[in-house]
Amino acid sequence: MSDFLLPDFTPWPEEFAQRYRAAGHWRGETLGAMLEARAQAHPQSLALVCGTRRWTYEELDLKARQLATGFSRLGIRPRDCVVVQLPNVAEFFTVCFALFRLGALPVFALPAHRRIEITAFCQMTDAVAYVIADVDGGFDYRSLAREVMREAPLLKHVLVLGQAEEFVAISDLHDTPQDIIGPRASDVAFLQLSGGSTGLPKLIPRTHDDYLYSVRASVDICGLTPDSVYLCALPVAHNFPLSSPGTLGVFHAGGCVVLARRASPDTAFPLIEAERVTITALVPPLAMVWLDSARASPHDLSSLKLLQVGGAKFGAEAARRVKPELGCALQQVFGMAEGLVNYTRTDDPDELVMNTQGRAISPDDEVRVVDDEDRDVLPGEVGHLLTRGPYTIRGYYRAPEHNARAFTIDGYYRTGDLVRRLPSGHLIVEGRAKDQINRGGDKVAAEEVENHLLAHPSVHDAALVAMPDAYLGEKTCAFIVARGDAPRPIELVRFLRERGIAQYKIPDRILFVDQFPKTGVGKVNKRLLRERTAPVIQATTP
Ligand code: OOB
Repeated sequence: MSDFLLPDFTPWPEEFAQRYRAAGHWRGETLGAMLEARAQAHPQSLALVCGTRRWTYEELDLKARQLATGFSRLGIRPRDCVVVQLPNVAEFFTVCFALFRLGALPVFALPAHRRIEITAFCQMTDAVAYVIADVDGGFDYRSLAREVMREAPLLKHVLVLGQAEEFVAISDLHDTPQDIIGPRASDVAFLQLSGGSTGLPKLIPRTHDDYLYSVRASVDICGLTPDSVYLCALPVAHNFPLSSPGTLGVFHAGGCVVLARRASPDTAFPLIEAERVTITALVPPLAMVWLDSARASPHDLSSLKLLQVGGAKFGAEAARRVKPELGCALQQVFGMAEGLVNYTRTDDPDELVMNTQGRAISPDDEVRVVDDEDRDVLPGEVGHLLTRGPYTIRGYYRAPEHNARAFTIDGYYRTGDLVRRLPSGHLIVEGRAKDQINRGGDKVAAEEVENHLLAHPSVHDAALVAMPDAYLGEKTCAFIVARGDAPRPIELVRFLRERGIAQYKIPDRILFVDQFPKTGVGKVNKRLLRERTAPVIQATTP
């Protein structure tokens, strides 16, 4: 067996793999080789702007190769997993490309994740290293690392950007580049996180071949060129700013990535002006803030040609404001870390750009819209979105039981999204069947939060549901049946925080009820619970 082959990885069946290769989708190129090729083709072009640092392609590639040697000296081997939790800084790319070269796998955590999540990622992947910044956004990641180390015995190294204290400083690891036998393009390159709908987070294995295809095709669809300047304002490790076409797309096209530490207008607008940014990507709540701030801003935003909005539904009303208020075109993006990405096209009529979430990247993306029994619905009717294709996974990592439910026998991924398909192939997202709350693009798995609430001694039962919110689209409301005297909501919030879950998963509202309404088969009736949030929202709307 190859050193690089990841066990527990569900590959595409051979006939599909052959088809995707024959169609030219999978080209046998790795992410590491992609960067190296760009560095050779235009070494002096500007690749990355991060604060006052400006790296050319040659510099970026060299630093990645130096770090690969350092990682290798440290004992990081092919197939080793490394949890990477960095803010939007240049080192995110040197770390990831160093790991890609070695055939070690970054596991992409978000800066918001805390002890529970990071420990789970380390344990699920047997991670040997954890990469963090020292302090960011007022939070000391080294203290988080100390807690995680206690619970993840296989974790050998904590690598720190900045003041390392007892850990290893990333800056000390750069070493003379050496020739390395890297992975093959068909190997898994990294693990992405799923938004999830179950108690435990799920990990998504993406290969060099499949990911680079989605990146390359996205570059074409979005018209990126060496002149493109992309502002990365969303968390850099998320699939949207990473690959749709995102930072990797910009590197593929030979353009320039500008990293923003925050996505707020006061950070982003000066960067757009100074770097002449041409394209950026936002989730709907941020897009609304930008729309509200643009006119009054003293900054020149005229270089911006395309605003991508995705991660959650962007309503037609807000969509119509983009051109007049920001002066650029809009592209709606409906994607998922599991694979399928839909874009409205730059030459689509306004009608489609405002009212749909786009159509699939590839002619080989197979999209089905089905009823509860997996039968195709009539054209134009709402149904469950199923998909398979050249960059959609066939299984989560180490999750055989979940895979049996999340995929059909013939390999379609059950997205959990409810959509309507137009004759043009464009999809309109109409809702969600999965038990997940989309909090302005941050995905909250109801069962995961319910399990944490159930761990409190005064909680007999818990149900988390979405409640509509003007800014975030949805917020979370936890309904609790208390055991004995009801605890105060603030006590439950403190309890969840102390357990160490990401802030965005803490319920926005906690309500106590005597019992839950039940469905005919005796399950908690979440539809009725959602309706019960209506008076709460009215009461809190000014
Ligand atoms: C992106 O990826 P994830 O993995 O964080 O979340 C995927 C889920 C989808 O299944 C859908 O429920 C929701 O997020 N979603 C949207 C949406 N874009 C994503 N729902 C409605 N409208 C949209 N435009 O969120 C993601 C990955 C790549 C590109 C863009 C977004």
